[in-house]
Amino acid sequence: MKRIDVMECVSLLKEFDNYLILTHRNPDGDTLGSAYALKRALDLLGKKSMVRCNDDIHPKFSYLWENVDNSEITFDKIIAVDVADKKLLGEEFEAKYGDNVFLCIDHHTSNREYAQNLLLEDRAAAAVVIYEVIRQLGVEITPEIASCVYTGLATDTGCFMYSNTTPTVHRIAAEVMAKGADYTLINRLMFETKTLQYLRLEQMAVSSIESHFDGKCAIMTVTRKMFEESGASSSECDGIAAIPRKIEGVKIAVTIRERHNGSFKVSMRTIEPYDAAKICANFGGGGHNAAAGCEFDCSLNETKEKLLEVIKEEF
Ligand SMILES: [Mn+2]
Repeated sequence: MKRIDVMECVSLLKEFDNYLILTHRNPDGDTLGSAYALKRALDLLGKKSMVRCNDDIHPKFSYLWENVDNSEITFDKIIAVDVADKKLLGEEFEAKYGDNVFLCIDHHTSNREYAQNLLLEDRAAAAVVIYEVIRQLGVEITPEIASCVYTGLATDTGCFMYSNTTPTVHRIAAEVMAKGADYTLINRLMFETKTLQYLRLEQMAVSSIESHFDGKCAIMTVTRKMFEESGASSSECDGIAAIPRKIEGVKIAVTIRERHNGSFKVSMRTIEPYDAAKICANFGGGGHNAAAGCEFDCSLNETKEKLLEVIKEEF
């Protein structure tokens, strides 16, 4: 479908008055920060909107919607933010809204072009794309909007540590910090604060790590049983996939998470020149060079075998 630029996106947003803003499933700081930055900007323009997500949202994100009226409205148009594929809306939302998305605002190279698309692939976060749109909307960047944008930027760059962290990323971060983003609170909530249950889950997950190919590949497994035993909630586990890459010598880090329906979600993190998106594409997945994902419907052992067969070719 049609690609549009920031100015075209701005005129589309001005054209209608009532929007449903959708995030991706397993919502992270970028999709939520983007959604609420956009909602807050639309509020300032006097437009009505509501943010909805197929999945539960972790309460640590609650500052994003502080003082926001997110009650039910009748909407004219649907906007998806940071959602590369309509499948990523989540099963229920894909069925309900997937074919009717009016506008997609995103930054993923794996974007499937399922709607009119403002796709800026060189931006580190969808929140940066949203920030550029909001500036062109002529809306004041309030401290709350600044905090939403900062959240997307900080989380998608791993607190400014991933390879997508560029001088531009730091410039934009500096801009929103100057506009009042509460970065001390955000950094603590996003990167430091964990529940004891989560730390117990992490302990079990770390015990599951297997090393392959002379230590160049590590596979960590997070099972439903681990969730049950630790009492951790899945919405807290976004960062867990970063663990196996911390191991010295690991180039391809794999985290296999068992879903509720018994299928397996794989998160891959790689170190250059290894390309996670390319490896995951073998299994119908996608993402970025350093972080990508795919899914498997077979058993855990078959999932590992299939992954190792493809990863082996990389070394
Ligand atoms: Mn993103």
